Amino acid sequence: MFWSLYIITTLLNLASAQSSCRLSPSGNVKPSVASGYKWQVVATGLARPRGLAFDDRGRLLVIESGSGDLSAHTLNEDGGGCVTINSSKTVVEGMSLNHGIGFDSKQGMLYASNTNETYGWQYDSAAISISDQQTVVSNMSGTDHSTRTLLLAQRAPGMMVVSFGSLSNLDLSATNVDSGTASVKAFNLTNLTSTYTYQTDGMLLGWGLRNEVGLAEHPVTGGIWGVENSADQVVRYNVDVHADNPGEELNFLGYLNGTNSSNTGSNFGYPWCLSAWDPEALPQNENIQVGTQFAIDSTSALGNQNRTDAFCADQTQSRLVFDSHMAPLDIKFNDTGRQAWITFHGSWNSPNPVGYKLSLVNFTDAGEPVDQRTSKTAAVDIFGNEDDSACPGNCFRPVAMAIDTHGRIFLSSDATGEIYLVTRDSAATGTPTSPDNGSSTSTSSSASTTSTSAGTKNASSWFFTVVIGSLFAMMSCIV
Ligand SMILES: *[C@@H]1O[C@H](CO)[C@@H](O)[C@H](O)[C@H]1NC(C)=O
Ligand SMILES: *[C@@H]1O[C@H](CO)[C@@H](O)[C@H](O)[C@H]1NC(C)=O
Ligand SMILES: *[C@@H]1O[C@H](CO)[C@@H](O)[C@H](O)[C@H]1NC(C)=O
Ligand SMILES: *[C@@H]1O[C@H](CO)[C@@H](O)[C@H](O)[C@H]1NC(C)=O
Ligand SMILES: *[C@@H]1O[C@H](CO)[C@@H](O)[C@H](O)[C@H]1NC(C)=O
Ligand SMILES: *[C@@H]1O[C@H](CO)[C@@H](O)[C@H](O)[C@H]1NC(C)=O
Ligand SMILES: *[C@@H]1O[C@H](CO)[C@@H](O)[C@H](O)[C@H]1NC(C)=O
Ligand SMILES: *[C@@H]1O[C@H](CO)[C@@H](O)[C@H](O)[C@H]1NC(C)=O
Ligand SMILES: *[C@@H]1O[C@H](CO)[C@@H](O)[C@H](O)[C@H]1NC(C)=O
Ligand SMILES: *[C@@H]1O[C@H](CO)[C@@H](O)[C@H](O)[C@H]1NC(C)=O
Ligand SMILES: *[C@@H]1O[C@H](CO)[C@@H](O)[C@H](O)[C@H]1NC(C)=O
Ligand SMILES: *[C@@H]1O[C@H](CO)[C@@H](O)[C@H](O)[C@H]1NC(C)=O
Ligand SMILES: [Ca+2]
Repeated sequence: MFWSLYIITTLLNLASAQSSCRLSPSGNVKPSVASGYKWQVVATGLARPRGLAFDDRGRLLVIESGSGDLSAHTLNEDGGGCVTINSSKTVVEGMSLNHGIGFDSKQGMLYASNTNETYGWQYDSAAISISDQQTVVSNMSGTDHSTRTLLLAQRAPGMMVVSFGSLSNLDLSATNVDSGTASVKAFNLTNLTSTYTYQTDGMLLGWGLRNEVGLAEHPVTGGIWGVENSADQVVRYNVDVHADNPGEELNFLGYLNGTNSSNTGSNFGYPWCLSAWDPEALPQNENIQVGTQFAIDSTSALGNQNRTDAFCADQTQSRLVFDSHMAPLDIKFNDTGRQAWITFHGSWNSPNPVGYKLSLVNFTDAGEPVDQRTSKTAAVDIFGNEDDSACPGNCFRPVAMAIDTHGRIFLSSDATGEIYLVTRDSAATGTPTSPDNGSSTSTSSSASTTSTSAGTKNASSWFFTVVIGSLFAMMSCIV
């Protein structure tokens, strides 16, 4: 009995795999990580940190949405791999910045956004200061979905992609492409002379995109991908289907370099059409699979109109779907383009807390997700909270990432004011180390590598998969 308790305690430590660095998570936050990875806290006490980027000297640039400022943090790394902030400086003040950020090292230009506009500055990385502010894109004010994510393309230099979300849960203005809402556009910054107006300028990548908060460019193909926060409180044929529908989406928006894609500039369904996550829970589901776009009931918000499933089948489909209400906020590819990291901020419109984690989606060499549209297991959880039932109160809530040249992921959590660092455990040899070793360890089991599936909705499932999965792996090593 004592022996098995001892093992369970040990395994909980393994599941948490925290490096023995100085900072601990805030409050009662208890992170959990998949085998083969480890984590540490790099910073605490920031004002709701959101967008992250590196400057050309490896400083971490952070949008602190709580203050509306942009701060630069010089990092220090000790011999044991513990990364800490040595010094911090506020770079942009008083601009109500809330999410979007990008740094162009070739031009020495820093970009960031608030709800209404995106801005650019010349950035002096020696002085850590800015000058020559210009407004790049304007006229995006709106309520509800306030982030205006910006992406600086590497494969099409000079292009900035900007996401302008819908103005409410179901927003009728999104049915008019000229409104600019619920769309993603690209703007050419080369020799910019005047401010772009979102509605009338730029290249339309897609519309009918409810709130495409995460944007990424595939490093090999140059394809632009977005992750979408889909609708809440959805009703179909008078049945409330919000518990497990619709799915959050991964959408392909085409290319910026002139290669044609039928997706580019097309309508992706919202607000008339949303993607199925759990077809069984939908009435009249004969032709609906996971990922199929289906029509929702009319509401006063939609001017008492609706569309049919046949209409929805003609709108551009998403490429993958994820568990409803997980709220994906960022997507970033690794250097090879064969892995996409996705942050899920976590649900509010779900009966059980879901999300609150960092997941991984495999891509092929051709730059496509490995899984089909109908997959419910495309996203594998890497870093989350030990007990989702404690969320959102005692959980970190991942927002944005910055990936360094070693493939290490810096991750912001607005709710807890923290920056985490998630790294591959290069020391993972498949051999469990001694239980009292404070450094991160990993078990050999492939079972624990898959930790939890994207479909997991229950904190106890997380516990069973990670901890008990590790227990079996551990037992088989010990016995
Ligand atoms: C930390 O910053 C101080 C100046 O603020 C500098 O003198 C020192 O060298 C830095 N330490 C490291 C390890 O980077
Ligand atoms: C948003 O930007 C436009 C164009 O620059 C400006 O006219 C408008 O006053 C701004 N709205 C808000 C709410 O700041
Ligand atoms: C951006 O504008 C510059 C200057 O007009 C032009 O040379 C370049 O081809 C444009 N880039 C794209 C991707 O359209
Ligand atoms: C941008 O402006 C610079 C300086 O005027 C000029 O040398 C360059 O040719 C311009 N580039 C394009 C693509 O127009
Ligand atoms: C700016 O946005 C408003 C809606 O907020 C819209 O009515 C107006 O037409 C837009 N301006 C331009 C120049 O498109
Ligand atoms: C765009 O980039 C892709 C990937 O590098 C390349 O295969 C394609 O030929 C390019 N298209 C154009 C029109 O240059
Ligand atoms: C893309 O399509 C447009 C319109 O059909 C055509 O003019 C253009 O040549 C095509 N570009 C490429 C690179 O195929
Ligand atoms: C769409 O509206 C029609 C006519 O009002 C109604 O019969 C149908 O049930 C609605 N369909 C959906 C999916 O809400
Ligand atoms: C992703 O690929 C790796 C091998 O490269 C594999 O171990 C892992 O199970 C794959 N994950 C998914 C979700 O297919
Ligand atoms: C990127 O993903 C591929 C495929 O899983 C992997 O082989 C490679 O090591 C990853 N790169 C980094 C820097 O982690
Ligand atoms: C823990 O294990 C690591 C890797 O095997 C080793 O370098 C370190 O010295 C060990 N620490 C303790 C306290 O045993
Ligand atoms: C979640 O786990 C609890 C036990 O901790 C159980 O009562 C509940 O039914 C489970 N919910 C689901 C959806 O599996
Ligand atoms: Ca869609």
